[in-house]
Amino acid sequence: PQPVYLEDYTPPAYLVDAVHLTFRLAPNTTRVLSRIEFRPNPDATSRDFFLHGEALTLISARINGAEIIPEVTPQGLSAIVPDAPFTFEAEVEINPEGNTALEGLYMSNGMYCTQCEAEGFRKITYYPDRPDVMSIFTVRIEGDTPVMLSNGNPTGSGAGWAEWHDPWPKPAYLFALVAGDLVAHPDSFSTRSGRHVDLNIWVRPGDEDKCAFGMEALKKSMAWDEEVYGREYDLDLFNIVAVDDFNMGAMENKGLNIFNSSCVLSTAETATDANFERIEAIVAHEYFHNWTGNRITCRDWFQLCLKEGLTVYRDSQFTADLRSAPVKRISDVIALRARQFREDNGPLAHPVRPESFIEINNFYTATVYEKGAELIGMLKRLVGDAAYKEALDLYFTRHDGQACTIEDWLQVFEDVTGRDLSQFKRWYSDAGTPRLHVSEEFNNGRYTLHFEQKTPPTLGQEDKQPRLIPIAVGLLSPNGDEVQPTQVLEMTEARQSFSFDGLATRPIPSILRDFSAPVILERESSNAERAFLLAHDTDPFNKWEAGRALARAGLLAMMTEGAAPDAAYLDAIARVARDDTLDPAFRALALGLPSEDDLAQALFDAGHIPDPQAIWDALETLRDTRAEALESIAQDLYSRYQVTAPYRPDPDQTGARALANAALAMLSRRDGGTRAQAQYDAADNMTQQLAAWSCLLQAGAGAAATEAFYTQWKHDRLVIDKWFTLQIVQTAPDRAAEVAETLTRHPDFTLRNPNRFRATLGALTMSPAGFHHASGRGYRLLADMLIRLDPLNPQTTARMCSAFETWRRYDPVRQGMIAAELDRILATPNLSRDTTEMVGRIRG
Ligand code: DPP
Ligand code: ZN
Repeated sequence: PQPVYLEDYTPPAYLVDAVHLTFRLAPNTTRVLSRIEFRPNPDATSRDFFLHGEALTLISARINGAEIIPEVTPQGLSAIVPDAPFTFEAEVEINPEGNTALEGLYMSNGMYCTQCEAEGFRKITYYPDRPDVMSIFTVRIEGDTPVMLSNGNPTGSGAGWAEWHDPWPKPAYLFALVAGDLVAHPDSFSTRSGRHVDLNIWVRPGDEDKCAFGMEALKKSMAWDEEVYGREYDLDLFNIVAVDDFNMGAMENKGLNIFNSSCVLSTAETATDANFERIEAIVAHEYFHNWTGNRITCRDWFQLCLKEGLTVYRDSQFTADLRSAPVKRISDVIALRARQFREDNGPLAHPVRPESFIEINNFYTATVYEKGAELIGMLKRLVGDAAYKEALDLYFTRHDGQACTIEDWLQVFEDVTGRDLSQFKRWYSDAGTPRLHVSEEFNNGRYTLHFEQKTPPTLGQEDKQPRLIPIAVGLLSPNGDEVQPTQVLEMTEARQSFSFDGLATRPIPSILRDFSAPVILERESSNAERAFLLAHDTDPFNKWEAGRALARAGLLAMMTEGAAPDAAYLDAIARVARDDTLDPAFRALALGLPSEDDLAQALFDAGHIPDPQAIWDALETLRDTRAEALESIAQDLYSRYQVTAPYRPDPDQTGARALANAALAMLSRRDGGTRAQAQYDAADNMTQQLAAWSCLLQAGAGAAATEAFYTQWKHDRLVIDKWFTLQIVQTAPDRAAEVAETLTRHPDFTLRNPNRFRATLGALTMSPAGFHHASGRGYRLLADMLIRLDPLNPQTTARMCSAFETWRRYDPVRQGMIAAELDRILATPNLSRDTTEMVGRIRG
């Protein structure tokens, strides 16, 4: 397969003024009739007429009513066309039932549904399937299902048919159709200018009681976008549909969002606090796309971060406003480091705006999404809140209805502020995470920070120029007072120093507050200083960061020097745990430990070859020691933070449960699981039930709960996903692959459902010591399953290949085993383009 390059972009040869689609639904033989009004694009450099089309059976085609015989290839259709506006018509046949890739029109539990982003529309009919071709869609659906939905507003329906019209021009990737036996959870919303909007969440019969929370989240999102960004909804109807078989989380189709059911359905009994928070964020994310993605879309797929980075940033602001801003920031940075830093540091590193791809589905990445969002946050910090707001207003007025680029985006900031952002733009073009080294000096009341930035080479990018890095810094005096409130230093050079005058004593610096830039901070520090910052820093992120650094330093000393668990850490964390002035959710986060993957990278960076088993052992030793040292604190927290009020997934209850369950995890290492069993038996919500079962498994006392859980929940797919996952992640490393393999033979395991595949194989890859176990069994199992899944669902297969992306940091024996598995995957006949690209890049 040939790569596509950003620099090869050319405007479309023909534009589309209107498109009419008629669907005659049948599971194996759906007919799609299209009538498309084309006109030559005055800005085009070519007059070649080409329409994308894949896996379509062409029945007939016409131009201006006259039958034509176009040239058809597996990629699409070409024809000779008039040098003036013309009507193209086609009839094609497709097979939704046979579509296991879940792209285009497919079936899920008897329901017809679509997924067109990025390039799925070409599996529905012949069309210029590129985001810079925007058009008005009118859709007629004929079939025998009770509910038939498409984008926009309904314009008519009768027995066996329904018609829809979307007045807003949109690219084909935002097209959607759903048809099936569905029931609605209805509601409504009045926009601030008085538009009445009907809202529905459509589900399969039986799931009606799982929609209330998602609906509340939708209404909050609509109000928030009006209040904070001045953006109103623009149709009379907004539909959400829950679908069980879905490759991603959700999709922002205009007026008809389609959700993976795991990202919208919830009840107290079936969803955890974390699930609720994620549902709220994803409902908001997809809703926010209506302006950042739909009204203003991307010129081409290289600009994906234009809509995704901005929309992730917007949904994180929303969560920060509704819940706790510090807790959201800390959680986002944990996720960024776990997924994006890892990606940026390995063979899959790519810029936030990539310059080439073979399969665009492989670029829906942590770098495009999460690092893309960090870039928006940096921009806002650099220009200030008022200028950010002005720039966004200008973006919406200037570009409404257009397909845009990162250049357009940066231009509005340049126009509003008069700043030259060309250096900032390197954040979009250069892959890799900058290392920011700091040293300091104190003389005669003047304190100086010396910074040096360096970004390691990545594939195709050897030398990197310095980036503009906003570094938020505050200074504390040794008695714990803040002597310099947060100030944002703008670093533009490779080496640069900043001074603070008039200080009575040498201060303790708090650097990169609120994680003001996605960089790796390198600074010599002592455990005493880390403990000081954990106790005194006024910046919640850096306060948490200090505790994390203290834990990491202790764990590294255990592994490289045979040290005992660090008393300074235990003492400092005990203080935090019992400090009732701190938010319980913050304390629960502070009680977290660095991940196995984080420690593997830290060891590798320090010149060691990480041993996954030794990392797991060190973490277990520290957890056991901590459980002993903090036993009475844990008892106190566990009893004081029980929630007695009826379950609500709000920030207060969520924080209390998180802290109590962190305490339970410690106590279960001491009491063999007695309290956990009691909590399991009494639990009336999934957060408490799952936390208790997890502690029981950890304590080796989970067998009864494992059976009971299955019996209780075997009718509920989403809960059974949790049943698959937890057994694997809570198994000792030497048995994890075996447990996962056994579960792949369970009657409820299926390759057809991406959630179940992720719940099983994804869970294995989330347990590094189990996945990387010296037997190689984890590698073999994953490769076997990827080879089986690829012919059915290339997108989910390719995504999960990233489990191997860190392989170069391990020892030669493990590297040899992984290389052999990667080669075995690559040698599979007819391997998909998606998986070929991913494994090829990882293998190098
Ligand atoms: N549906 C995916 C998202 O919202 C892709 N647009 O991020
Ligand atoms: Zn998105």
